[in-house]
Amino acid sequence: MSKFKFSVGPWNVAPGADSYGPATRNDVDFEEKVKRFAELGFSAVQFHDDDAVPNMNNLTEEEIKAEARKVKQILDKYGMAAEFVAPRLWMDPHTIDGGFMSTSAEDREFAMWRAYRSIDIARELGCDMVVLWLAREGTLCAESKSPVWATKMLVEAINKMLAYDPTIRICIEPKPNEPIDRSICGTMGHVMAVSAATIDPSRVGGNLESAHAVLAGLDPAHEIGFALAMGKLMTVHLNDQNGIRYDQDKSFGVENLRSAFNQVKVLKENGYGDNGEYVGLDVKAMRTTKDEDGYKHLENSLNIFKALEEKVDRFDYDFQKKCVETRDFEALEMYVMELLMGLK
Ligand code: GLO
Ligand code: MG
Repeated sequence: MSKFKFSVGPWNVAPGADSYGPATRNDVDFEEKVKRFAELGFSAVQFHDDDAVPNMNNLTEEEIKAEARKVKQILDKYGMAAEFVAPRLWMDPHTIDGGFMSTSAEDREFAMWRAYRSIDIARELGCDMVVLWLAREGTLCAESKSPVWATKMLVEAINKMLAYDPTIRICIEPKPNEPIDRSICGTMGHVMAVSAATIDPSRVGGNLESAHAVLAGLDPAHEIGFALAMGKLMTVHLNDQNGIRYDQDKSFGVENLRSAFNQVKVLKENGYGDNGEYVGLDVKAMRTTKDEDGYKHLENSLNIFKALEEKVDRFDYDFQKKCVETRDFEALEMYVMELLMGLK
């Protein structure tokens, strides 16, 4: 029995289109996804603002809240909570050259409007967290935007969100690319620095995505550990990534099993989840997956996580201590490999 609660976003069940090819599966209705998520054992749904309220740009503030309340009813029907809301600025024609860090004042104002509406939607859905995935906030042309100015604009935008709602928490999901070139807030270290520069660091933390850490050339378990040490790991996006390629969002553990084990281990050893945090997945089905298998990557990720949790439970800390004392790291490493290979 897992000690964790799991969450997932509706975009994780998708028709399979990517930058290099069109859709391969049919779209699935939102309520059907929520129903299946509940059946698979998830406890919460993650949202983009427009996952919850499509066409929100054309609605008034009150209409947006009313639409969000309808979504809350669907969640309630299946016993699901909402984990967070993330403004999906990178898909909007207003913010093609950045949201909070756009060089256009009008676009920055639009980005703030979406951020405030995301907070309103979060409140209606019964959650207190907004995730910022700062896509398209970097620059394709290095000289078009000052990284100093852009970083300051990000802090200013977060301060405005913190002031708008006195208890909302802002969670930055770092990624070293924007997503196809350099970014402003690439790692957990950047997130911590931005957090410290805001008016209320206690309400600004991070969402560590395994694939994003790999893309930064870092170990996701260490990124998780760093944020945990700072008391600022608000959520995680577990998945996997085969090296420095395009963003793959593969099922958790399928590429880097030992690293996946260490991610579960560091979460479990440090009481992650004790304050209500969810183990979030951000995984995509392979493009060749058939319609009827459109949830298998979620099932696989959950099963791999739970199997690794069981390995962590069996981890022999006495043996580990002995190996450390005798500096026999070869033995410790082999022990871990045998544990993962099912030989222990
Ligand atoms: C892409 C991101 C993306 C976010 C999601 C929520 O690289 O991982 O999927 O997690 O939009 O912010
Ligand atoms: Mg993610």
